[in-house]
Amino acid sequence: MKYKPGQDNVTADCLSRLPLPVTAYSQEQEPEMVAVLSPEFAAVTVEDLKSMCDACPILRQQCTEGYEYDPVKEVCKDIDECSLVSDACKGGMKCINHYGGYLCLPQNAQIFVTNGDESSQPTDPIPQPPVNPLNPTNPQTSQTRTQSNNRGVAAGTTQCMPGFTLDEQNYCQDRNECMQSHYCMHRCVNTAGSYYCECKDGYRLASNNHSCVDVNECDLTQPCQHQCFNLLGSYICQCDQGYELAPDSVSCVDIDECAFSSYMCQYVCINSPGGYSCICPEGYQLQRTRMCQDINECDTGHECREDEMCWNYYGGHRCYPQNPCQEPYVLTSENRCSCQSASACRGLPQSIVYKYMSIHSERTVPADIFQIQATNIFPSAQYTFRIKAGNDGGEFFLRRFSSIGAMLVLTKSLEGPQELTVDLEMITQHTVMTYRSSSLLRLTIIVGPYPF
Ligand SMILES: [Ca+2]
Ligand SMILES: [Ca+2]
Ligand SMILES: [Ca+2]
Repeated sequence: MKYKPGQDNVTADCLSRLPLPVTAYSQEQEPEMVAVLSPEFAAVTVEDLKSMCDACPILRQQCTEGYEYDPVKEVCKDIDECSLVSDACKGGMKCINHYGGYLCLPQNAQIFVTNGDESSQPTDPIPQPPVNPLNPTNPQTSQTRTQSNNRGVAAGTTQCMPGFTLDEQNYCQDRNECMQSHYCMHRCVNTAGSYYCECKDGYRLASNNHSCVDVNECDLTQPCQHQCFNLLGSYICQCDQGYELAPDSVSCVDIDECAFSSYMCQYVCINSPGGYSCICPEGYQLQRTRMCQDINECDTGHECREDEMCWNYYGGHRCYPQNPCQEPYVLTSENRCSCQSASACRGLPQSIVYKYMSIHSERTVPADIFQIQATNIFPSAQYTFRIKAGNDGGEFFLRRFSSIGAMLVLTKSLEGPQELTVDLEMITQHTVMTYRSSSLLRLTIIVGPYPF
């Protein structure tokens, strides 16, 4: 049979009344209660403890489980389950009867019992240590020494004060309770005639003066600046996100995320208590948390006039005239100026096309940046391409990729902000008619102020 746990929790007070030298401590964070007979003994379950507590002497007619009513003495009497139930303990465990229940313990477990029945005591009972261990009574003066036999051994009538034992010369000597490891949970201090228990740092002595219970520092003194976690015998502090524990292990200091790496933000990192933020330069907006993206002002609202076009580039925008053509050229399609009069255009390109583009500052080179291709293709014509103007610094190179097209290659890394204009010329040679014409592509390039 097994006792059901009582409704009450197992309290330190209850444990101190138990007939077994139980030391117990609660793990504050856990609903479980852990009890140990003494460190070298097997642990008993919380149910055992509760049943033991439930079984503290109850002088009522209705006896709790594990007791039977003795009508002669009018008390509830403990049932010795170990003698009544043949197989009370299984697996070779030995059965130990106690008030209101029994325990199954390993065969090698040593049991210390104070149950009032002196004859059944297997070993010495554990004396309760005094709360104040000072000034023990002088054992010699309280000794009632009557007679000794001729071998000098006590004749049985000599008695010593509690805490003293009779030696071979019939003197009362202090009994060193601390030689028995089970007397105190942590540290035992022997005194003349008695002893007391001490606990390690982070523990305090329970009301039974034997056990040590954890001090919950988090509740007691709130030592942590942010979060406190109680541990058995100690505690640990943790910091909120964005903070780290200071060398004193209790304070929290802001983490300077910006100092980690320049990659935290694409542009500028601003540290703040518990966090950080990235900012972007004018003309850019933050994309997610760290990247900066050019604002396309032409999409988001611009102030270009009716006769102007809006041109977005990295870091800004610009308005340019819808009609860039100058005499003798006239606008024939968007961005294209053509010469309609052969006489007026002698020696000039047949057409001028205006194109606009933007590149990042410090762009890696070589980079293909712009493609030029013949639009009106004559089978009997040959096309040649060249950079006519705007390449004084040798920043560009024109690579022919087919009979009708060429690629403008950036060969020098350009630092922004700056603006360049490159004139690319396409010469058409009509082999049959021996006729030659030229058209110009005027490319305006704005190098943005940043590499993004
Ligand atoms: Ca603690
Ligand atoms: Ca921070
Ligand atoms: Ca822009």
